[in-house]
Amino acid sequence: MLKFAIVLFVASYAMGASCESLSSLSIPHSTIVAESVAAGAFAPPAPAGGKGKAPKAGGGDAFGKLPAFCRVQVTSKPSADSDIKIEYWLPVAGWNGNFEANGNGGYTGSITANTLATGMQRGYVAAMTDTGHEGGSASFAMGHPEKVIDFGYRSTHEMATTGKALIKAFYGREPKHSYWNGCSAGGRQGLMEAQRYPEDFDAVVAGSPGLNWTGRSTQAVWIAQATHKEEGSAIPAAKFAVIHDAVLQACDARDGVKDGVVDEPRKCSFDPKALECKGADAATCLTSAQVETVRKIYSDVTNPRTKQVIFQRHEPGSEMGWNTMAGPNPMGLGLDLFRYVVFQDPNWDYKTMNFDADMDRAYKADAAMDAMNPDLSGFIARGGKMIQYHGWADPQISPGSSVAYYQSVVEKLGPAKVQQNYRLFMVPGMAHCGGGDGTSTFDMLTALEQWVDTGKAPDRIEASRIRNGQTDRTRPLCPYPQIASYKGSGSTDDTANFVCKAP
Ligand SMILES: [Ca+2]
Repeated sequence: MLKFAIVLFVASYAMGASCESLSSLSIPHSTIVAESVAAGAFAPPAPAGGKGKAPKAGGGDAFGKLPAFCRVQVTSKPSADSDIKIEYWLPVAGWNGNFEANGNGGYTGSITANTLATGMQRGYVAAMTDTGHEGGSASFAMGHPEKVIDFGYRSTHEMATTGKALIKAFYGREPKHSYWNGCSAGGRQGLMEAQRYPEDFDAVVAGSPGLNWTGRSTQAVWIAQATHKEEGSAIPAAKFAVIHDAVLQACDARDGVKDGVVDEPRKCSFDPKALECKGADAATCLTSAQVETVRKIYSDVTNPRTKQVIFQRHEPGSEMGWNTMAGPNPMGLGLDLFRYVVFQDPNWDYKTMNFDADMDRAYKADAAMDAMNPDLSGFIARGGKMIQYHGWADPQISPGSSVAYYQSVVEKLGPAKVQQNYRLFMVPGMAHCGGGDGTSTFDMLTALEQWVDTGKAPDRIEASRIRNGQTDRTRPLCPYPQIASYKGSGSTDDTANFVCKAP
């Protein structure tokens, strides 16, 4: 009799549970609400703040084309102070057998339906978390150390383990592969997972990662102090283009192709002194105070006493995005860390920051957010695959931080081992997670899927530049330290005329 009951149970399990029944699934410290959504019936939530009308279901937007799916909303409370929201979209038909967890941006505590829709339309069970708080500032961290941990790494771990349990219950089997896909904060989350919970994801796309969260925040203070040091230190926004043009004049052609992009900015030794006004200040030159500010922006953030590098510089070529940190106001995202996490004082004055004495305190307070552990041996030992990418013209998170981390992993584990499981693709001319003058349109998730499915690591990844809806340039992206090298004949806008090779 007992044997018979077990057989029955297994048979129904293999077919999978109904969507609604997932609500009663027992997952530690979690409550689950699951509902079936018919094809095209999903209505995204109204914009925050009560402004505007809630969009209608299927009102001619992307959601109207969605297949039927099981929408699962989870609230997870792994600590007494935790309140982590996680959402999963499980397609009823056409599942590709895989799980895709998506990353966040900045401190953004929100789940975006567009992201979930994009993942599910590719066939994935798509997931996203609000990281344990709502809203885009770090004010949640004041007096809430457990929420800092939720933001740092616990929410993504919960998303992984709960997601696998939901998939097993709904489809009757484990996902074939679990993917992480994120840029910026999402890149940091992906690296954190690979470092801290190597079993969670088989494959990771870590774009433009804020892996050195303390460092990137410190740079915002560093540049704000330089920009607002004295009245004449600030650079008028119109002069960013003047500096950018001068950089291109000095360094564009040295990579072999004069195309408006500095491919190897670290070999560009542009000195802004060349732009110093000969006489009175003018639109086309820099005052001596402005020259000093620019030099500071092109300098690594360093501890003044030990000379230790805290964070890598803005690279030549990134000037058009300098308004983010060197604009009229300091970058709030950078200051937030010190206001709310490190000093726990919303009125903290960035001008008082000491880049020696304050750093130990910052590293301690930020330990749950920095994803700089070079030991990826657990992830590599289980055959994990990771693609990291970063734009050389990123004005928000310096690209050198990705190079420094990659090199630290190579030093720890050796280049051969690393190349088989973890590759870094630098994108010349790309700004933060996209944009800029380079070929910043590419599909890292497809490249990673191919790597996972075939076992063959990507030796080049095709990228395009799209302007006014037209592709006007294609290029390969190359595994670091290789660069895309022009063969010497044919169009420099055609990827076929480039090879990846050592610089
Ligand atoms: Ca060039």
